[in-house]
Amino acid sequence: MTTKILDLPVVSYVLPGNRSCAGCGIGIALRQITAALEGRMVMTVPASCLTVLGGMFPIASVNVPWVNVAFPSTAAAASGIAAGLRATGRAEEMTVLAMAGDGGTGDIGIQALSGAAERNEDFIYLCYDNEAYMNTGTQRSGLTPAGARTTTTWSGKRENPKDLPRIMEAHGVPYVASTSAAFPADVYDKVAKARGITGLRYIHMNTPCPSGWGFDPKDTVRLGKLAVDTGLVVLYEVENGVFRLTGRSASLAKSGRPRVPVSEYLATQTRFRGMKPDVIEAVQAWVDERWARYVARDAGACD
Ligand SMILES: Cc1ncc(C[n+]2csc(CCOP(=O)(O)OP(=O)(O)O)c2C)c(N)n1
Ligand code: SF4
Ligand SMILES: [Mg+2]
Repeated sequence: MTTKILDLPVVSYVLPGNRSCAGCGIGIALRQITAALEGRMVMTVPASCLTVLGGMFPIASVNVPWVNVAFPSTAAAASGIAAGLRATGRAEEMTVLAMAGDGGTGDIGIQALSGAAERNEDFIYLCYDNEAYMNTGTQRSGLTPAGARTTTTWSGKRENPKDLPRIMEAHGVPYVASTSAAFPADVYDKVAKARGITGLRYIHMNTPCPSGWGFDPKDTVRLGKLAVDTGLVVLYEVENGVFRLTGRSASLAKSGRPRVPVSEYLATQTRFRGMKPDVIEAVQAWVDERWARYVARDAGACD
């Protein structure tokens, strides 16, 4: 299914006015995520910018059932809610959506998530990856990219980020996808597809963050698209072990067009200011190597 942007439903479960920063990628995507599930859902959410966006009763900005849970337990709480719905015969009525940031997923919540994936629990887990612990003022996470300055990596992070979708794939779950908040239709299609699958479905969503990355809020979508054009962020899905590139990444691979150099993307954000040429080169080499593997997988040339 490929939905065109103009055909996206206009219904919104995210009400006007919330406490996220201007230009926050989470808000853009959450409209599509909730619309794809037609609001028939229960969310589990740990401490994060998403909790702030959701807000507090009675002035919550999101019009769907939502449970705030302790930081490491997003997937455990979702497992429990899914079991409760099954036990009461209501599992068909709604989808359980666990949604957390990169820190809450790749570092602090990975134990509960890995356990739930191994048991193939019946819920969607969506990690919105804004590439640091943003809600507490931008500390590095295991998914922060190399070179990025955070309050705990003053001279730039040294390590490349964990490949979380690959880690989830290794659990053998039925659906893993990588998307970006800059592509609302891609987000919508992947969540809609995941909705129709039983078992643990993992969606990883690159989510530009103007405040933590250091760019103008008007550029959220532009930068999210640029990241895909460099190959730093790749749109794909793995359905029952079968990999395919999707959307803009698929057309980029097919066209044979050169990707945008990573240096162009890095230059758009203050978090990468002062990055040394050899570090930029290393990141470019890392991206090139990964891109070659994605293209080969898409062609069925490797696992
Ligand atoms: C057990 C626990 N440790 C630390 C915190 C403090 N804390 C709240 S939000 C947050 C950052 C979460 O980062 P991430 O999951 O990436 O989401 P983001 O804030 O970037 O949206 C931290 C460290 C907490 N609430 N609970
Ligand atoms: S810090 Fe970033 S992710 Fe958090 S609300 Fe602001 S723009 Fe969104
Ligand atoms: Mg984060």
